[in-house]
Amino acid sequence: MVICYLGAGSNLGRRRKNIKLAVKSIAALSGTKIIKVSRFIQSAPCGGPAGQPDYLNAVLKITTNLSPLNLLKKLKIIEKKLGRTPAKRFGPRLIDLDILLYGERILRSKTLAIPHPRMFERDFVTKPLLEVL
Ligand code: PH2
Ligand code: MG
Ligand code: MG
Repeated sequence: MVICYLGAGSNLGRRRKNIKLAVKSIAALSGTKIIKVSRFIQSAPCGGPAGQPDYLNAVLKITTNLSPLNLLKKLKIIEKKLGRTPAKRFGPRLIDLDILLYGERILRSKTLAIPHPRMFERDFVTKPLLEVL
């Protein structure tokens, strides 16, 4: 069992509902529990194409028995199930689920980098993260 922190973001559709449904789906993953969910905060899009809507973001503290890569796979499936379609990097999205921290693991591969490479530059990550540490 590993303590893990996930970032959730949405800037399309019913943003609050999208994040809540994602939390429910994560809670239903095998060997995975939600420990805490931060408040939902709104922020301007950071990077990406101009003119996209504001984001709602939250951070989740979970415990899991899934390996980092299996957890990533499951998160991608949840994103798809909630209606996310492949689009531009940093473009608008219904739901984005990122692994921020996975225990004390450091991973740098093409498919997955932990800690999340940009997490410490982003107030919409660090602020809610401090609430759930
Ligand atoms: N996610 C991004 C790019 N920019 N900006 C905000 N405010 N919130 C996000 O979640 C976000 C972003 C890429 O994942
Ligand atoms: Mg992201
Ligand atoms: Mg992502």
